[in-house]
Amino acid sequence: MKKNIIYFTLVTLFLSCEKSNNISDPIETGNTVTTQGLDFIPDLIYCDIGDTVFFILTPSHNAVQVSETTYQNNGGTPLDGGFNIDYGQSGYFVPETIGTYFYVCQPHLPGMKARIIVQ
Ligand SMILES: [Cu+2]
Repeated sequence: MKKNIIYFTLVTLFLSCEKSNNISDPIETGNTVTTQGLDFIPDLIYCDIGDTVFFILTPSHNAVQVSETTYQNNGGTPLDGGFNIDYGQSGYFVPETIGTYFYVCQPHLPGMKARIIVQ
């Protein structure tokens, strides 16, 4: 019986470690995007692969990932498979590859745009 409990504890520990090592799970890194007026604060974040970028949005703003071309053309068309934080929601994004991630607040284009640079 005691052996079973130890085994169960080890399996549980193993599974919980597995879970926290999943790259798409959030970790506390201090990268948080909020809004002020018609701006994302900050509008530029540098981070590493696996870091978590948290979004805390007020009801008039969303945060929709777009392609670089869309971003440069001040468009609001979402990127296929990109992150999309809805109006007034909180959420997070974990970059899994190096590169620049572009996102916009759709109703506040062309001004409300921001970037995450993953190096
Ligand atoms: Cu906005």
